[in-house]
Amino acid sequence: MLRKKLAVLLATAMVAASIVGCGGADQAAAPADGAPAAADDAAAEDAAPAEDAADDAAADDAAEAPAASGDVITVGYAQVGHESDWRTANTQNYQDVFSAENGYELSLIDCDNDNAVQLEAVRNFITQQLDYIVIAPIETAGWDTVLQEAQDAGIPVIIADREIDADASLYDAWVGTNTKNEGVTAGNWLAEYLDGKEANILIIEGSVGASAALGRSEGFDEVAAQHSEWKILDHQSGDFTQDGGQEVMESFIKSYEGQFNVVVCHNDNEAYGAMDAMDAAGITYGVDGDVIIISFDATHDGLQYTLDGKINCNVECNPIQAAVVAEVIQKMQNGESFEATTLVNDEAFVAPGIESQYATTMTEEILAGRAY
Ligand code: GZL
Ligand code: ZN
Repeated sequence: MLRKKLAVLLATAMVAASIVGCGGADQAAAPADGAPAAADDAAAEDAAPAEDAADDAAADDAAEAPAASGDVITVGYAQVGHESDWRTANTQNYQDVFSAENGYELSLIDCDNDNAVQLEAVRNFITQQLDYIVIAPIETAGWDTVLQEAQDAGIPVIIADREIDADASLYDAWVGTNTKNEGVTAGNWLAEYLDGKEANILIIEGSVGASAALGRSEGFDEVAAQHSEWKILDHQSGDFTQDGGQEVMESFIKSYEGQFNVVVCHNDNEAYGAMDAMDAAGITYGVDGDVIIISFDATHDGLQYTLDGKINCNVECNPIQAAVVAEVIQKMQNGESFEATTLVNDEAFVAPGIESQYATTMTEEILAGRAY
């Protein structure tokens, strides 16, 4: 199967001013390229106050090429959970890339969508003195303290998949997708598809506090605000799960049956649940139905439903991110400059028979060529 090409859009080169080395704000600013202090920073080390020496040494350890010494690179991945097909694909991708034969020892902790468990997992990575910590944050809030602890321990942190509300100096790099753009794409497609017709919209949101849900809502709402002929009847979190999507859709049907013609689901698993609920209520959906379904993730089954015309529009969010994270880690290992921010590119797909400037019309070939 064709490996889906990672169209990696480098959003920004290193911004030296905002990147401080692993030793924290009071350490001499990191080399312009933002790489962790490398062995040739001996001069800076002499100048740095004594208490930073330990941090510099830790950073130098990280910068020395353990690969050269043949050491295994230990990586902790605090994974959101196992809530969706997207998450399953993302976990598998990390296990494929951060494998023993590739020179890694991966400690992947499934945090079961529980914020407290995720913070504890990161603290355990720090205690175990792993070489690198990768976090897919369940929620955007609450990260400053534990990130400072990782920084004080001289362990580089990469935030992946989702975003956090924390100062960029508290972590070393970010790899993920632009979920606000995904929401805008969904809104733009709907406007093109409706072409001025009215929309009464129900939204099944992702997990509360998750940047993926916040971003998709922000982007979609921005477009909805431009259309006075649209009305968002209600929105509720389905927690990115199929059960959640079904429960929310069942309650929406009780309140709004016969009043809505669009359902936006923040991921494919919620869409499967919403379809089950609409089937049970005899409500038709898709290109030949009464209700338009917009979904996010474009996982394999989600694109199968799109190909079958059951989902009208499916906006991709690419879970195949591990190779990009590994590239950042290798650069850190070798003391090379690395990108502070790397966006993993997305596209959108629509059902056969729909032509769109915002999305690709699904075909069997596209489905056969997908990496996940
Ligand atoms: C998006 C990712 C979201 C997916 C869901 O980047 O964080 O989490 O859209 C998953 O399927 O649960
Ligand atoms: Zn309009």
